[in-house]
Parts: sequence; structure tokens; C-alpha cells
Amino acid sequence: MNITKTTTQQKVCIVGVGYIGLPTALLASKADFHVEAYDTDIEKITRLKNGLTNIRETDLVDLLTDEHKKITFTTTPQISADFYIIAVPTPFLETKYADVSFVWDAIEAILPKLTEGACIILESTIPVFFTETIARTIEQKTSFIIGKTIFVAHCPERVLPGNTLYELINNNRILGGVTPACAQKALEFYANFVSGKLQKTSAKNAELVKLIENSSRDVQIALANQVDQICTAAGTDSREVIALANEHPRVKILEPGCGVGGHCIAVDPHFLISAFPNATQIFATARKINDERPDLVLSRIKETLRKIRLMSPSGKISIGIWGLAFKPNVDDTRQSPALEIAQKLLLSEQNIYFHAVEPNVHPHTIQQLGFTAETNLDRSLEISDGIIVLVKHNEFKEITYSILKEKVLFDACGLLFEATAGLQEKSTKDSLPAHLNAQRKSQENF
Ligand code: SAJ
Repeated sequence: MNITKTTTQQKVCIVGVGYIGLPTALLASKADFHVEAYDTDIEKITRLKNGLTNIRETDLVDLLTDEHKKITFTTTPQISADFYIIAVPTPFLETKYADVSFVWDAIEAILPKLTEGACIILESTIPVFFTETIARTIEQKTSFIIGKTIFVAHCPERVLPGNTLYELINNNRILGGVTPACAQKALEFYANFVSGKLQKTSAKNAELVKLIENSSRDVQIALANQVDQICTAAGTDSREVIALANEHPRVKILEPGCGVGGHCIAVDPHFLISAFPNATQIFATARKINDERPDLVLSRIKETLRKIRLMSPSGKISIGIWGLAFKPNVDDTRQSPALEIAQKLLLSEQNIYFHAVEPNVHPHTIQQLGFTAETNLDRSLEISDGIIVLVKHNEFKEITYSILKEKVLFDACGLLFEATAGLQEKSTKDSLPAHLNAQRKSQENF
């Protein structure tokens, strides 16, 4: 691949300084771009100017500390940049259509600053054909010609929250140009800090790739959740069935859980479902299965609580809820199925004293969400008649199996299975003769 490294200091304007915009701004700054980071959220911009963010990823916080003084954080775009990176949210509306108004606002904000040769890169997830619409609108409102005097591309992000910087640098990246020259221009930006493959394609393909990636994951998670329903109905443990099925070299079933949270996977399939209703039945079904999952888990928890009540008919019951975030090891509780389940429990179960343990969220925030916060796991175990584990955070894995099994436990995410599988694995290894153990180890590494 032909990678042209930027030699003179070029300017980049990041529009939307959130979970994607901020790390992109930091990496661009580290790669010696002059960076302006623009967001309409005054409070966020003030915090960033002081080197502060609420994103709890250590490497990202460290990079912010190093770079924030070099970056211009602003609530009004001021520079004429070589590259504009649009990383604003595109939420999904009740009407079942994508809300692209933030992207339009971003385009309006940068339009007066555009100069010849600039490249506008849309990183936000968008509906199919939208990049082309943006490009034609820019042409209509200015005298620029797409692919000749101005460049527009869709380069969707692929990072996994919790590991953002690493993935921004190392993941392969799709560069979808409205014309081939637009894709090439986008490559000239990312080549400065991405070490993964940079793959040029059309804007339409890039839009489809992003939406299909997330829809595929949604379908895979729905499959795991259905396997769990089948196994529960058959009276067996889905984790064991899935682990055994996954021993097949071409089977990889994901993990059943509380449902699909976050801002991407639960949303993006709808962009395709609304545009291609006759070709997305499987996506629509997966969405339904995953949307209904929190209520299904809730009804199972209520069953467990009924059993606990029977064991102590007169007394008040104390229950620890472990995990409120939308997935393991992140601090984000927005669109979290675990939080939805926990809040529904709190509202519907009388005479139960609930407390929440969420190591990634400040106790004050946990209280604002309606829960008594407990920061000490041992104490939570000590005061609880039962534990409901909703999210498999690393901290919870440190509790030993022997302690966990003494509690009435509702395990929605397979914490206990992992602990016992670990024990079985250990005892099998211990009982193997040394030469077989070595052989097994080399196979694992392979
Ligand atoms: N989940 C399960 N079972 C699993 C895996 C996940 O129930 O086996 C649940 C999680 O608990 C969570 C939800 O699904 O509630 C989504 O989590 P995730 O880790 O699958 O994905 P996100 O939303 O954090 O990030 C996804 C990623 N997309 C894909 O893996 C295809 C990421 O690469 C994208 O950049 C991101 O969406 C995005 O911004 O689009």
C-alpha cells in the first residue's frame, strides 16, 4: 500500500469530541497535526481544556494529559482545516429512522470555513447513501467540486469501548470515498496514526460494511440468547452447551446475557431494517429477541427472589446487584440492560433491601440512579441473602468460587460458570502427566 506521511503541519478539525472524537483528536495531535476540537457542549470543552475527561481508559487519560495543551478545544469552529472529522452521535428515533440532525448541524458549522483541498470525513454511523447526500449538498451550497476541489469520505469507526486507543491504532479501517480521490485523501489522514490496514472503497460500501458488522453481531448475540432459552426449557446449563458446541472448529456462539446495550449494536440494524424492510427479516427478529431479553432475565430473577423469600418468610431480605454498566469493564450505564433490569426490580419488589456494586461508576452516580452503592465486594457478600450478577466485570471474577457458591446466586452473565470451568480446567491440567500437560499448553498457545 502506498502511504503518504504528512510532512508539513496540517490542520484537522474534529467535530464532536466524545468517545471517538476525543481519542482521534489526541492521536492526530500526537501525529503532529494542528488540532482544533469542536463541540457544542460547553462544560465538556471546559473540562477538556483542563485535561479532564469522564472516559475511564487509562492510556487515553494519559494521552490527554500529554496532548491537551497542544489542542484548541472550542465551542465554535475557527480554523480552515485540511481535514474535518465528523464524530457526532446519530441516535435512532422512535419513528424508526436515524436522527442525522447532528451531522447536518456539523456540516452547517464547518461550511463557512471550507477551503479548496479540504477533506470531510464522516465517522458517525449513518444510513446508506447519506455520504453522497452530504457531498451533493456541499456542492450545491459552495462552488467546490467533489473529488477535485473538495473531498468527502465515510470512514466508520470500529473501536470497542474500553479499549479505544489500541483499537483506533490497530484495527483495519474502511475508507469509503464518494470518489476514489476522496478515499485516497482520507487515507492520507489515517496513515499518520493507524497501523492496521487502510482499505479504500466507495462511500456506499463503507456505510453498508459498518451497518452489516453491527447487525451481524446483534444476530450472533440473539442466537446465543435463543440457545439459552432452548437450554433453560430443556433444563440444562446453556453455558456448558455453548462451550461444548464451540469446541467445533467452525462454531463460535457468543454469550447469552441481559440483552444488548450501548449506542451501536441495538441501533444500527434499524438503519438497514428501515431502508431495506424486505431483506432484513433476520435483523428485525434478532432486534426483537435482544430487546425482549431484559424482561426475560427479570422474570427469571423474580423466580429466584420468590425462592429466597420462602427461605426467610418473615425477615427483610437483602440483595446485592453486581454490575449496572452496559457491558463488562466499562463505566457507561446509558442504554444498559443491566440497569434496566435493576431499576425494574427496585420498583417492583417490596420488602427487599437492594444495594448495587458497580466498580466502574462513582458511588454518587449509583445513588443518582436510585441505588444504595456498596464499594466493597466482601461487605456486599456479607450483608446479602442473595447476589444477582448482571455484568461480568473483572473485579467480580476475583471472588473465589467457594464463597460465591455459598450464596443464593442469580448469575445472568456466566460468572459462576467461568469460575467452575476454570476450576475444572485446573484440575484436569493438574492430573495430566507432565509431558501431556506440556503438549496441551503448546496447543493452547497455537
Ligand atoms: N453482548 C452479549 N453477549 C456477547 C457480546 C456482547 O450479550 O457475547 C452484549 C454486551 O453486554 C453489550 C452489547 O452486547 O450490552 C454490545 O456490546 P459489544 O461488546 O458487542 O459491542 P459495543 O456496542 O461495545 O461495540 C460495537 C462493536 N461492534 C462489533 O463488534 C461488530 C465495535 O467494534 C463498534 O465500533 C461499536 O459497536 C460501534 O461504535 O459501532
